Amino acid sequence: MTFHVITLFPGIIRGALQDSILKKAQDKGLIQVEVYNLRDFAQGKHRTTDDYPYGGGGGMVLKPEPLFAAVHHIWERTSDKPKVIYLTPEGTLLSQALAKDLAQQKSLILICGRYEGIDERVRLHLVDQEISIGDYVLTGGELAALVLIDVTSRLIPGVVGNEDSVKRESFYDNLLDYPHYTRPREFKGMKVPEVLLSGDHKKIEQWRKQQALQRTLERRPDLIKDKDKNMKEEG
Ligand code: 9D3
Repeated sequence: MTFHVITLFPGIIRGALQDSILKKAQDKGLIQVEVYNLRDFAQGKHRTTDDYPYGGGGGMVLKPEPLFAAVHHIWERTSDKPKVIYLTPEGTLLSQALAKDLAQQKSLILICGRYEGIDERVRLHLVDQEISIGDYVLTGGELAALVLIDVTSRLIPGVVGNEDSVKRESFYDNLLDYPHYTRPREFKGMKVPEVLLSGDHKKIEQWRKQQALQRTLERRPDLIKDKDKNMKEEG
């Protein structure tokens, strides 16, 4: 899968993809991330990408022309006419279900905003989907694009080495994780629960499911209330 990222800060995107799982996924050819500097698509001596908002009110707005030029540049060089996603606080909240939809695409174009936002005409004519990563205010869309790339990539077979942990997520669908223990058996007087040392895999499975349910009820009862909805979303 290919992610085409349009941004004024290519270094933020590139830097975050140089280590760990997403680096390996790129080396293996499972995902590709192409970064485009919006400034390279701007016109004039100063290559201006932003301008004052009509009607006043302060702040700056990303001009439409460079964004149109960047998206068309990508479309001209791809066979599948990738969908355009704009990362914005006004978008649909990103969820695991939405990530599963996105992972079906061959490629995506991600527009990262800065300042107050982008010219509305880009949204009306170019953008297929607007996505937010949560109800808090970031300095720009770059970290949101990275989150989207991360959650989508790990759903692509082979990206996450431990396939078991991806499978476990659907078995324990929409529950929080159970507690994990490793050696030593006793640490600062705290013992590993006996059941995990028992070798009784059926009992261990029961204990884990019970712990996961209890944690979810205590910390995220909304996940259980929304279970029907979540199951429908996930198909
Ligand atoms: C009152 C106007 N602000 C909206 C809350 C303007 C504004 C502030 C910060 C507009 C954009 C941003 C930068 N944020 C993003 O580009 C962004 C974002 C976010 O801030 N939170 C959650 N998801 C996202 S996706 C892109």
